[in-house]
Amino acid sequence: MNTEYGADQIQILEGLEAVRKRPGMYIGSTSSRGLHHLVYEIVDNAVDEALAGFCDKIEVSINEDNSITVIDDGRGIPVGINHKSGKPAVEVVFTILHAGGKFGGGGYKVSGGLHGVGASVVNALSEWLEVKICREGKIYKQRYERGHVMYPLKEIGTCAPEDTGTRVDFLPDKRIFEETVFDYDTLKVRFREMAFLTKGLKICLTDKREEKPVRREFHYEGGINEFVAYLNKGKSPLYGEVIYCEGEKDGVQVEVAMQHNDSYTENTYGFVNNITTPEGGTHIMGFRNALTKTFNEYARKNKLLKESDQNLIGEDIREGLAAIISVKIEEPQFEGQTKQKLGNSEARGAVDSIVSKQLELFLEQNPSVAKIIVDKSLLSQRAREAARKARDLTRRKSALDGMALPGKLADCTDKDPKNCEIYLVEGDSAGGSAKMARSPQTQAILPLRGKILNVEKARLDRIYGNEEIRAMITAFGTGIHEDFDITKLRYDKIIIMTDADVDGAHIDTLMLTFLYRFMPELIRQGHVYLAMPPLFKVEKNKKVWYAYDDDELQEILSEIGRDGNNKIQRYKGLGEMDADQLWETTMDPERRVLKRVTINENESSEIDLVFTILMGDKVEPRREFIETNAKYVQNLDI
Ligand code: 1YM
Repeated sequence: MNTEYGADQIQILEGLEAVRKRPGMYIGSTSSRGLHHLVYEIVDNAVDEALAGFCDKIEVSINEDNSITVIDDGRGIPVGINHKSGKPAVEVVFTILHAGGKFGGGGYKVSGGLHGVGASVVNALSEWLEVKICREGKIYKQRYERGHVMYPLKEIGTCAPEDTGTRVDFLPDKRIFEETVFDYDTLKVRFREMAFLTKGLKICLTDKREEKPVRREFHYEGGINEFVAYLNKGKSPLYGEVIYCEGEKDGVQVEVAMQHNDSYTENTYGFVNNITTPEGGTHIMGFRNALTKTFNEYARKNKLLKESDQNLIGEDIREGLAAIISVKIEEPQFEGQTKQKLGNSEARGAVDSIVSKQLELFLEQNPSVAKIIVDKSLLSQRAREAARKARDLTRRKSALDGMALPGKLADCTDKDPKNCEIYLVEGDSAGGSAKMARSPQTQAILPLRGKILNVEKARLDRIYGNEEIRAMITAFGTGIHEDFDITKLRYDKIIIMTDADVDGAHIDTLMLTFLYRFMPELIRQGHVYLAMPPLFKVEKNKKVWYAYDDDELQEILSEIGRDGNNKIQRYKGLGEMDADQLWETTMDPERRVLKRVTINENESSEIDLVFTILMGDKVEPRREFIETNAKYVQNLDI
């Protein structure tokens, strides 16, 4: 040991202190999202090892104490002395900021989380972290606490020389993270995605917090072909095979898989170095361009499009398409508001050229599949034409009548959208009680008849023709699709109010599907809510309590005593409440419980609508237990 080592050490500590001071800069946030990001960073290093061809299995466990274990069967992180720092390479990996794949020679780091900052960041943000390495017949270990080295790398035993690999255990620091409990489903979705994107790699996830540990294995020899088949699960594919293209150009590795199903929505997901790009980017543009060009050329050449026919537009061809576009690129440039949009121009050219060539070949060799896709696109073209006419009609109408609001809407009198809310109410009778119950100055009521149209299962012309949907569109004032303008929104809160039963939940899903597909900004900007009507009314000695679920009912009963004077009523629907009760329990801004709907963009292939519960001002303390975030996972694609 000499003074230089000490000097080195200080510099290192400063580096990791910076991470602890501004964790958000390195992992995005210290919320649940950031917490899960730690796991991805460690797993990404193992996935890199798999991509380099040395690792085929990764084991991840959530342990009882909420610590995480990640084990791979790769070469093991190098333990030899790195000459620049005089320290074992592994120590550099865990204690120096930005030390990554380049270090140690060979290859480049292609995987990587949102920020690709690596193991040292995880180390800095962990109460403790231990790394064990099996390499060349020896087992090595080092421990860190909040980024500080606890002892020099030590040899702790021997192993068979062919047993190589790396194990990392860590516990996220409670001083840093607002949320320290891992969510099994979040990790599950991400690892399934990673396994799809890295064909052949087996990723196992075990939750040891349960009495009986829960375990899932993800292993897809078919890679993104299986990913597309998974996206089409529960739908009817229009042809048997998944179309697959792959290649490399200008330093961009490209893999594309696609298959049409009989629905009308497009499900395209882009990935750059295994990270989703919800905002798209050059790789998606290249794909779309190739698709439109190749299909039009093929259709013209084979007389599926007549000379007098208009060209198919991209949307026509992509109707009902499930596709994965995965590119690997050395230095990805991310743009856009959330830095989730690929900017590299070479990716556009690479995807375009590889897909154009291989797709053309595929169509030539599979004329029956080609015909199915072109026919479907032609139907879409016709429906689009019809939809345009229907839409023009609604546009013209509203221009004539000057905002012709739907007849069923009981609007509020306040014209400042900031103060206003609209209740979308299931059924005319419940709509009637809601109209009586509301505060007419700020609350508007739009009753909707029965189940609304499932927009996943209908073409645009039918959707525009649907009365309930038209009523919603005109009431909101924003327009939809390319006409959408959030500044025209007439209400600050759009509140879906349905019965607290299975049918109600189904209607919620249909409404949210509509909003998500046609006006996602409303959800993104937090304007969409679910009302929560109570399930039970308890009466005793002329006093009344409401319970919003079974647990709460039990709580109330144990509080007031279980005896013959209790009268318990189970509400089967909103219609059973009179106007006063509806106001008191579900609509009064001071007392009601609302859930706000948000989109979890990170799990884009498994759309997640997350509900946060908002409370009125005067909340009885016993209701607090529902304040924990309820998570409502609704896969809109199945
Ligand atoms: C559970 C986490 O980190 N595995 C892992 C990491 C590395 C290697 C193998 C590796 C890489 C290289 C050579 C190379 C890393 N090594 C480094 C560095 N699992 C996990 N498995 N030999 C082994 O890139 O050339 C960084 S990550 F920099 F030390 F080489």
